[in-house]
Amino acid sequence: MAIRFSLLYICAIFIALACLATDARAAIIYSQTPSSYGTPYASDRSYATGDQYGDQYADDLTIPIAATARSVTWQGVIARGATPQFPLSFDLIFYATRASTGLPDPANILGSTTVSFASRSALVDTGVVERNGFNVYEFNANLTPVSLPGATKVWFSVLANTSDDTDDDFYWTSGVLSQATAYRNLSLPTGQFTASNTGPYYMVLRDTAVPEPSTTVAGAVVTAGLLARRRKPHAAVHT
Ligand SMILES: [Ca+2]
Ligand SMILES: [Ca+2]
Repeated sequence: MAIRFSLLYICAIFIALACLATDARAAIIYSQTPSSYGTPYASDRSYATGDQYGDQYADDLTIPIAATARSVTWQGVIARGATPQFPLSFDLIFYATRASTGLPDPANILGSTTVSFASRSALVDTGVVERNGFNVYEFNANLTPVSLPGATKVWFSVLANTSDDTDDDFYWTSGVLSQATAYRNLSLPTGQFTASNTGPYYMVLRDTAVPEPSTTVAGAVVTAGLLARRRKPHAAVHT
């Protein structure tokens, strides 16, 4: 009995390690992780009251060979009232480049995923307080897989869908290098982006889905627990 249960828990540990190993193998296809925090910029449909001043930023990326993006990590702050309101939802959008401008083409979206964070515990508080005094949060989300071309400039945008109040405007964390980005005011009728120099924005793209380690490990242990319960009567027959 004792040996059998020990084996089950060893199995659980192996399953948990396998899940973590899968995470470790997650291939990064693009990484832009500024370690110094410059001014973050609002990329939020409801950047101000009245829902008419939504701002959106996008940052360019070029990967050497074609790949499929399946998960993303980004960082940002919740400013003004500095109180995230939940659910906290984002649109994660990839744009092709508009030939005439070299900027994101709103008419050519390569992929778009809407994700929602249910509570503060779904966010990672990095422990960093950036220059304006706001906590830097890290967000991890799986994407509806999007095929990215190789050796071709595309654009990625994190666009928050916060509530129309003063508590929770989202600002995408940026570095200090003033690298090329694109901006648009969502209230303008042209819908086109203009060139900006507010990057590099924090983003990591991977070609694998990101398991939530805590959930995955707990799931493995629960599975082993169920197996143990199922086997217990059976084992009792032989004792
Ligand atoms: Ca808001
Ligand atoms: Ca850039």
